[in-house]
Amino acid sequence: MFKKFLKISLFLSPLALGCSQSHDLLFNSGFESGSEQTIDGWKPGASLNNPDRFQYGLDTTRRSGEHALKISNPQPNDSWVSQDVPVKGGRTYKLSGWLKTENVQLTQGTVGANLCVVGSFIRTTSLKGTQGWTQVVSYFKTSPDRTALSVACRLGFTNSAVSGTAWFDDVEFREIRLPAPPGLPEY
Ligand SMILES: [Ca+2]
Repeated sequence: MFKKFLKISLFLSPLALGCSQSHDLLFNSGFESGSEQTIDGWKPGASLNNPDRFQYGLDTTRRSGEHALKISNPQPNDSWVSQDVPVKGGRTYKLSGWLKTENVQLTQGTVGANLCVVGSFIRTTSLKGTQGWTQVVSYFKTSPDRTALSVACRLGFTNSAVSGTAWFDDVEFREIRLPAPPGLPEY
């Protein structure tokens, strides 16, 4: 157990990551480009997709630059703003970003605001309630035949119904060019 922890800790250390990760594979990952409801490079989606349930857009509450992405669920929902990204099979990837929440409440499930890979169970830790800007991160491995996937800023999850507001900024998606430690989730 300790050996495994040590291996993952070394793998994730800033020194090891510094020289061995790709550039950010996302376009407009700081949400600086677009108009209010048209966010360059990103597209919206929701389990219940109507304005009573799901609102999104660029907002001046931000961590960097001039804007961040804001997602609001006035009533419980699972909603997201996603971007398709080409990937290579059998590689290790890091998904990270900054989240802020206001009155995020769950009526079903356990997952609040998070970053995730759509259609999988790969996601970062989630934020609930009201919280200031917090960094979240997730590592995973692609399956051998994977050529693309969709990265999402999400308020809710499969089987998690969530109301409230979340902001997302400085999202990054990078390939990690180190052998994957054992135990990483695969998609
Ligand atoms: Ca920004």
